[in-house]
Amino acid sequence: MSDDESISKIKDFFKTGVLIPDELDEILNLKPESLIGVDQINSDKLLDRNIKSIGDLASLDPENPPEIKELSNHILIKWIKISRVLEKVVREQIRKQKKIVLIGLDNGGKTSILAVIQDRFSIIKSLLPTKGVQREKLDFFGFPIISWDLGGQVQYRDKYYFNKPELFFTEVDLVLYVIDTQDPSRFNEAAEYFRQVLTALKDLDEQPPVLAVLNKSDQDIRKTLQWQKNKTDIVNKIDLVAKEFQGIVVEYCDTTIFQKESIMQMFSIALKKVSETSEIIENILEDFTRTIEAKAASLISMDGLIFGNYTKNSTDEMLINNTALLLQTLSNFHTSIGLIREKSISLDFPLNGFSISGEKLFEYSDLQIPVFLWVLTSNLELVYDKLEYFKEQLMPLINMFL
Ligand SMILES: Nc1nc2c(ncn2[C@@H]2O[C@H](COP(=O)(O)OP(=O)(O)OP(=O)(O)O)[C@@H](O)[C@H]2O)c(=O)[nH]1
Ligand SMILES: [Mg+2]
Repeated sequence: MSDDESISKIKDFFKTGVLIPDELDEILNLKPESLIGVDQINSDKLLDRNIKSIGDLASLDPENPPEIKELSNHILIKWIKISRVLEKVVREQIRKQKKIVLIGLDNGGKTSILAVIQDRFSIIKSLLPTKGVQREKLDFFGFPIISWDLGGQVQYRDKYYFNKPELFFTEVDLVLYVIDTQDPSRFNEAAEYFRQVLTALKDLDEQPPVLAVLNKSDQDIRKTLQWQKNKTDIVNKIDLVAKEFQGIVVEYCDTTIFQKESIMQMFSIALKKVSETSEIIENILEDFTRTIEAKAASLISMDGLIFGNYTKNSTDEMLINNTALLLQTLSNFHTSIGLIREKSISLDFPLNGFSISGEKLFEYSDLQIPVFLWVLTSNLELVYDKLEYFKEQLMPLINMFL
């Protein structure tokens, strides 16, 4: 059930004219009087008892409702029950979404990263520090994802997140811990804050995967010795903190908002962590690679999202992914000057005895972004023989994402 369907299902409980918020959980903040049958007078009586919202109503026990003067019990029980139904719909729907918490010191680049994947690059220049929490709903490869961008300024960190950790750190599917790699003067602070985040998670018995996002890894800066030292330093510090917490595994990823691909790659890793389906995709790619006697296979979208890949070693992985991404960039350039996009793209390495070849498999999202299946192989013939067969296996899975 989509949000829209959920909303249409529950809107009959509300008076006409009540503006139902898009964010499902905000429905629980609506006043009781927005419900059909609750008039202003009764609403005021509830207010006197500190029952200000539908969420408050839902938290009452229908078996044992409070006594409210001039309000009959059975009416109150009915309202409690309706509120509980609403709460259930809202909660269930929210659980189907993935919750990604984007956290890190102020100025790390959290809000900018979100802006990049939402293609709002132009707003970056005018970004202000995030006040408190900003929730954004993203459609990440068909997944509804709620990202919680927790503003990193000290006043929010202490007052908000660690005072009421359960609000922010419960049922988190993934933590993206964003670090400014260009500011070594704050590495100790970044590591200390990371410890606070892991402690809050541990206290709540939460063990989400953690991706440390090494941001501001700008292309020109990356080559400098200073930056490379920075990277080693911060990775060491973060690893040391992670070691204090059993079961926490941290992965790292370099990003810069000036290269959208780097952000997309980071989200590709994130996708693998939050979705069970991508594991199956990788299994199919493995089967495919073996069957066609290839060295590697990767499924990559034209905007740089790696859906899954299979390789026997990391050199092949680098080779296929980097070559594919560059060939795709070339293909995007070709279409930008008006050429029709080719359905297959291939680069031969005759002296090395292999080819890297991509076949368009399908398109995703409303923007119809093509997705190519890339293989690194010495025997292209076998690819074409088996392509249809594997496409048939992959498509139902892919459709689960879309
Ligand atoms: N050079 C460089 N600057 C970046 C990068 N990402 C973000 N910035 C800049 O860093 C500054 C802070 O970025 P924000 O996205 O506002 O940081 P934030 O983590 O959301 O900060 P708070 O909301 O205060 O927690 C802005 O001036 C960005 O333009 C990057 O990859 N490279
Ligand atoms: Mg921000």
